Amino acid sequence: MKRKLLKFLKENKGSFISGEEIASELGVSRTSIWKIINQMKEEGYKIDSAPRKGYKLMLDEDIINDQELNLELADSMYHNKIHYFEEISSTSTYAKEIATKGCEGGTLIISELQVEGRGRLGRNWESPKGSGIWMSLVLKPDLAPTKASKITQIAAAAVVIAVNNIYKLEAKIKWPNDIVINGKKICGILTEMNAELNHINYIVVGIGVNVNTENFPIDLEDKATSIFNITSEKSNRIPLIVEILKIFEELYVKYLEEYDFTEVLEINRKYSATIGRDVVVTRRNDVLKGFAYDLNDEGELLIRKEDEKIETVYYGEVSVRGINGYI
Ligand code: BTX
Repeated sequence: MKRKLLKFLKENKGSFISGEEIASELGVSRTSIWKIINQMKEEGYKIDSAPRKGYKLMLDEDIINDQELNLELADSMYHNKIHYFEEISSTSTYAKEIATKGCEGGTLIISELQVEGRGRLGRNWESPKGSGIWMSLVLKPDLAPTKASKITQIAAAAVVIAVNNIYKLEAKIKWPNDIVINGKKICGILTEMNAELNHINYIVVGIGVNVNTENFPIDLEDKATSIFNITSEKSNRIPLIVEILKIFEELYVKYLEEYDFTEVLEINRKYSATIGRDVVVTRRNDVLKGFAYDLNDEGELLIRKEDEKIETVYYGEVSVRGINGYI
């Protein structure tokens, strides 16, 4: 009932609707509506109520309401497994802690602010309050540890499709773990794993998306951007979170249950910002220069070197840069 009421209020967001109208629309008494509205207010919804006018869902600032998120994800693997924080060190650090203690696969950790947001190799990830999506997912797939890198590609596919669907943008995937628009990063993905030789204990996939960020620190200005910087409009983060998570689940389940990775590969190829470019790959022990011409069926990057020899670049701690800059 709460879900239906929320949907109705949202359809009329910013205007009053009378208790009577809501009651007849939903087929329940006005007292029940009043009770649910009070409950929703306690949960953090900004609902204005006025005698004779009824109720109005405020055109509020964008907060991630975990109750709303949970309702939106009612039919998904994340339902009733959402941990919401106003502030946290890092959603991925917390996710690893609870994964070790035995939380279920599909558990989602999301925070308005991260004070120690992390990128790869201990790099910092700027996660200012209320302006982005800072979330981590705990997964417990029955997969060989060598397949874990596929999870990054599934997440990248989900983010790129969700952003492009919702905002009609042309986001691309900078292999293997960034989403970029106009050559600047709007999203980073960090996949971490805890495994035995043949068995994954858990994977934590951390996704950071700059949604409403207005300004970045000077050292990031030339390589980071946000959806707001591009569209000039602030947006509610919940629809994007939901879209990313739903697409992720669809692709993830398809891969786990049907071993079908084709759609993920297609998306990673079609939206690649790396394929078709001269790149420099910095690996642990060497630097490789060449032309990135495709991904193989495992999603690994294929590089043609100057001597025409082909090299396959695996995941792991590599950094791929364009010859002339970040992309
Ligand atoms: P990465 O190592 O590929 O990228 C990190 C680099 O990106 C930094 O060194 C910096 O140059 C740049 N950077 C830092 N903050 C931002 C930002 N907000 N936007 C664009 N560029 C930035 C990428 O690692 C993986 C990031 C994952 C972040 C998520 S957020 C939820 C989860 N929790 C957590 O601590 N990390 C993940």
